Amino acid sequence: MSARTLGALAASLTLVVGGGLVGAAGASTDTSRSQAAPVAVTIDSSRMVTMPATVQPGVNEFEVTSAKNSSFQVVQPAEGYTPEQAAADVKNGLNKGKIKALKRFERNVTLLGGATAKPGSPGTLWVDLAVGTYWALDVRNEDASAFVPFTVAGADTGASMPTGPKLKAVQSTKWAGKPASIPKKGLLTFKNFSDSNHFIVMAQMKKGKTIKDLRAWVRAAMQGEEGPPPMNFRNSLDSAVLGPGLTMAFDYSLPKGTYGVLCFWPDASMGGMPHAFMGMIRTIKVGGGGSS
Ligand SMILES: [Cu+2]
Repeated sequence: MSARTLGALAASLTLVVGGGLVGAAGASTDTSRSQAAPVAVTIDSSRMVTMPATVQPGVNEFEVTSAKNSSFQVVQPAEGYTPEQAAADVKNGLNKGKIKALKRFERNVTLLGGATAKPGSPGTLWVDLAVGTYWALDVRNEDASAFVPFTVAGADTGASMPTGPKLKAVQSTKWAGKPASIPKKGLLTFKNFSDSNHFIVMAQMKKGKTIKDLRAWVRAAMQGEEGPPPMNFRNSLDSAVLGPGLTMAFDYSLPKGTYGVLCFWPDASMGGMPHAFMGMIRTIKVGGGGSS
């Protein structure tokens, strides 16, 4: 299967997920975790981000409200890398599967996570920011003008990352096996202990479907024989992309059930193969159990 086909598949899967977003939970009632005022982000109907031009360094809570179903992403560009170059590399690298462009993009950006939001249901992101220059965008708008710059400067917020259940990416393209379950809603921490960029796609397994069905579906997709997924993407969540060594947290709310957990980020060293095809698949129970 060519890189191009794989890239197209990853893109189409991402679109499926995007169409079925449950969206993040509303603002939490837990006030103990907030020490600085949240950074207010609004995304308008043309998918342009408006937010403060300057944000304090340290742990920040971003509250994202949006006129459409949006996928907010925070990016730190390397010095000299422009929004025009980034937009071109996203188009050629992520959408068209051109490996040179994908590699250039990954070399020049640090991806710090984000949050999904939909009308009436804001998204919440917790992220630890160092002093520097960043971009914020709705990734569903790939125009260079959508990469809105902001600066991180001033006094540290003094806030700490909220604690809760954690999903961990480990080695290069693996999910940690624990926890076996997470609550139905709350805050989910995503820790990337691996050496690659990753994002979480979590979707409810259809009735009676197991990890075996999920693996079989992915294997078939690799052969170009993608059948109906064993997951229901109406009950799903989608984290933004998080770079190696980084941590983010976001609010979520999902119906009780067993969920497939996958990452579709393309692997540049494997010709753009989505990480799910390299084994970045597991299931997790949502609700009805502890969060060990
Ligand atoms: Cu991945």
